[in-house]
Amino acid sequence: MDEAKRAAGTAAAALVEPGMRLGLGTGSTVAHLLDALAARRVADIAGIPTSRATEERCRELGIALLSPEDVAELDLAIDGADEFDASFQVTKGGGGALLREKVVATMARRFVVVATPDKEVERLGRSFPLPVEIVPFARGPVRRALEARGASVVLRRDASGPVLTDNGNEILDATFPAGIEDPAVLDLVLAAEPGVVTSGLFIDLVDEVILGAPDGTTVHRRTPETPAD
Ligand code: A5P
Repeated sequence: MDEAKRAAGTAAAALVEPGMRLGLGTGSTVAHLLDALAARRVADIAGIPTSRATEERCRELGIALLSPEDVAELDLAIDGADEFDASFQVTKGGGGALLREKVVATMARRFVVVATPDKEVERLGRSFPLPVEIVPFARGPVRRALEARGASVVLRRDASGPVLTDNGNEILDATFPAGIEDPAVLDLVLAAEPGVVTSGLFIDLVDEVILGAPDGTTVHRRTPETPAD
């Protein structure tokens, strides 16, 4: 699996051109992207990291950093995903970085997901829970709202208690036994729920998906609207 992730991350690094302003995702697939990017030494690039972990890794690798204050738009954002469907709707946030990831993806003219083929699903939210970042005070009402929509919900915890995101919020992981029937509708419903910061649903944001295989090959899939290179 790691070889497949490396293949996807390395192929995505090849999309980066001199002078680009980048969105730099989070996770084990993006870790390979960062390594490959640093190895390429592309001139005058800088990126907004989507987590403290990515920020730290970029500092180690010498990749220049930006903040969302610095630029109005990004040329290219690259990030992993937990699941994606045939319409390129994706879920993210397995690593807890969903909010910053969504802010950065929304700033990008081109958003590329790096993944492996096992992450393609018919319906989102069934085999991998949908993360929902919440303000702790709203934990009960949001949990009940998700349960009313058929989800089984757990508060993400580690040994020291509820996991806090880089933004100081909590995460509810919501599994939908029948899958999410209409991801775009659920995204809107959750966005209107007081106390929800954001959900891991990334609706109509993805332009391309690069899939890596264990033999090092990749498949590059684009939405019908995305021009080929
Ligand atoms: C981080 O919060 C996530 O959105 C990751 O991008 C996602 O979980 C994919 O991670 P891996 O590349 O480690 O599978």
